[in-house]
Amino acid sequence: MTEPALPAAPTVSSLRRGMTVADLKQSFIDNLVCTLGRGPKLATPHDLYAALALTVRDRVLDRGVQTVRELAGPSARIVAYLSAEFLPGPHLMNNLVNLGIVEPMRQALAELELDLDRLAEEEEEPGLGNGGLGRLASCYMDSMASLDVPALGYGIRYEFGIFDQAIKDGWQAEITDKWLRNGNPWEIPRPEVTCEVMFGGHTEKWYDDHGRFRVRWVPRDVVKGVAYDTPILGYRVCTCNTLRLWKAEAVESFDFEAFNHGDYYRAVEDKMVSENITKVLYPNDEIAQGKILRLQQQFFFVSCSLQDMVRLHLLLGRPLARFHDTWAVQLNDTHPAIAVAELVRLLVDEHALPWADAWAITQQTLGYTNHTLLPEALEKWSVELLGGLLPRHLEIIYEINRRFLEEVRARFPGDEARAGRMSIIDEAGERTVRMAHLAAVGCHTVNGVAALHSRLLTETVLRDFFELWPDKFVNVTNGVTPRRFVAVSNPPLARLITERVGEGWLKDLARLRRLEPLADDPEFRRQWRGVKLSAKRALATLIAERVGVAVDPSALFDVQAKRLHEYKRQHLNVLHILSLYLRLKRDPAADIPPRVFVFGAKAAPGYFMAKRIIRLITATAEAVNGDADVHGRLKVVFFPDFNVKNAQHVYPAADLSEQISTAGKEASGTGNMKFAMNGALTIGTLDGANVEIRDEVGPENFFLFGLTAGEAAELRARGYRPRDVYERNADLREVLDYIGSGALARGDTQLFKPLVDNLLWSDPFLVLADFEAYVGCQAKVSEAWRDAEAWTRMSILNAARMGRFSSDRSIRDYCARVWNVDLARAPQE
Ligand code: F58
Repeated sequence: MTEPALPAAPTVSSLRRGMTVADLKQSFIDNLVCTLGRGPKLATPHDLYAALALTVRDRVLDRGVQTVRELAGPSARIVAYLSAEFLPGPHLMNNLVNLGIVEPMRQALAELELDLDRLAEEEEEPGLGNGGLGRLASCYMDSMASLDVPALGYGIRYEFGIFDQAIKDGWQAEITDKWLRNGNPWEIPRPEVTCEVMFGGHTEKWYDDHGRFRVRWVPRDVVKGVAYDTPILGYRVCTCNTLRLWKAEAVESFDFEAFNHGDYYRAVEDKMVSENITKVLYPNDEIAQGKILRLQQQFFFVSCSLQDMVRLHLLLGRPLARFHDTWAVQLNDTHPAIAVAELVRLLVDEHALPWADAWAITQQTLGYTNHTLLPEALEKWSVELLGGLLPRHLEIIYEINRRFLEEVRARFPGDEARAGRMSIIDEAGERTVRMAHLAAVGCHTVNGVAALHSRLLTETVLRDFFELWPDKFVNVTNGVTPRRFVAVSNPPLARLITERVGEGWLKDLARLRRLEPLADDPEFRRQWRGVKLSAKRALATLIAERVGVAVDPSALFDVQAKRLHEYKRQHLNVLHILSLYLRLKRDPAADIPPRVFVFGAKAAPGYFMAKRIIRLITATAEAVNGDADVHGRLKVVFFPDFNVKNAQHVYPAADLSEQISTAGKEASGTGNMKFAMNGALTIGTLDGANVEIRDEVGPENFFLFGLTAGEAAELRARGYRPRDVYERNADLREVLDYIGSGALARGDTQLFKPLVDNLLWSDPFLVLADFEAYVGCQAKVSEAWRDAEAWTRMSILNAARMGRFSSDRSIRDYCARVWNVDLARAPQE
């Protein structure tokens, strides 16, 4: 026997693997010259960044190939995380941290007279998501790799991600996100990994050779999905999973007829229509978009991903009847919920499995995570639209529903109202498919994302389902990765922590508890304050550069950074700022500790009220920042374009984290965790994961205010009259009258009228109801801030008690409660 030419487990050259300064330096030069074809003289900063990225990527891919090899080994269950959105953030620094070569790389570059941080700034982040849901998917990818859980992330390679935000004349302006403009060194295109996805047309019945009844889908269009893979390396492990994103292309063969008939333009037009599917991300946060293109996007990536899994499964030589043994598929909200029908279709129509088997496999494969209770965010597709685009899936959904309602009626005989409420098809008005019901029926497990949210889910939106299948419902509280949100975002803090608790806390965040006794050590508190101050100085510099406002780093940095939505109540924050401002105008000697209010928030482009709230913030900033009576004691900053890259500068610099949503509306929140990990104290309501954060850090270290979810519901049931609150509270009256007067709008009384009217006459998110409690709580914040030692103590204790909110804990919970994945291989410290 001769040696095979290509070994099964090849060893790559040390120039691509090596971690010494010399290896890194040589590898960087090789990549610059041989991969990019650039000499040092002509190299642009972007060329240098690209060479650096490729140098890091070499080390990452070496591990990626190893991980794929291991998948073929004795069967471990593989997690497939299906998400229409991912927000990975810049890859470079994260990979350097995970590889453990930040310093050697810094030195290698320094020897070439290059600066690591400056080159890292060149990286454009993939903004393939709107906010919390997309970022959560990326935190989970990071944690799965770090825990050695084999996983694939499946999603859409949008050509244009979430828009870049600029502020023009105080208004949000949206700029197209051309993130691929300079290429993307982190992705490997796989032109050979393709799937065909069908749309439209009709179905036909037929009988196969065994005389079995079958259905064939004859599509009107076929689109090709092409895989683009991004390696996702875990922290200090060899596991490197894959984020596989699908790009839509035209199938070559499809337009041949038009082409041959000389209809060149029609052929090209069809190509463009196909490619449209993955052109652009819908920039809506918490609102379901009933557009056909959106459904095309959802089905496109779901079909590609499931076909890919089937193909890999067969490649591994495993029988389709055991599909669920290999794959744990998690649906990130209902955006991929069409997977329920598509998996059944693939198994029954394409692979000739009996319905009962296909259904059992589907139910054992899929899990569903719900991220919202807001009615406007619950997806419903018109039956007509869905049936036109996916005729076979509509038939399958009807059949699933028929069998399901049989079960409901057997359990609750005579309760037709219940059957109507639970039906996957909503028959009231235009008939629609309720995607949350489809997911709840087709999945083995349904989970909410924080304890309160999971409870409310079983009491409201999915109550009937909970009564039918109580065991299906579990909670998995969200978490965030401390690698990106502490180690990458805040290196000085990470160093200070490591000095005191030793290495290992980034893998086992519970070890942060070891910081607790240090809260009583004045020297440690001094160091802690020093780290915070340096982050605030850095943010102040960015604010000066980008917003042109000078802020004092020694002031209290009060930050609200998240998508703009009425339920998140950025306007409540503004009302408080204006109440302080008007107090200073009345009494310029008032003793108010200096504060810098920082906002970061993108508004959905079509969300009228959200855009007005941005305008209100910028108008407030104009009034406050320039007013001599204020003496610089208050500053208001709208920091534009809040994305992962900017967030990394914002979280470390916050003293106070605003988590002030109407109780019962924020499913979990994850920014709340990122701020607290960086030593911010929280002012917040009993909503989402705030409840659990407060339990962990202790009520004495958390500024709580406002109605509870139960009280909010009672108030609404009693008949809430915001106007009465206005009449009763002089402070509130003054603020609202001030906004209404046009004082913030050069006398224009119309600009903020819709906002003020909405608050006075409707106020669906109980802003006025919570105003007094909020202002009172903020006064306590100001008092607490005066005692720097006590504040620092609380800050340390907050960070020290955040262990539970590592996404590693969330992933362990998913493995145990949802995926039935054994973590034996993972470090259990
Ligand atoms: C968010 N949802 C929740 N949706 O609002 C937040 O409380 C939670 O912490 C987070 O999920 C993670 O569980 C969210 O971000 C979206 O952005 C959707 C995008 C697609 C359209 C509908 C909203």
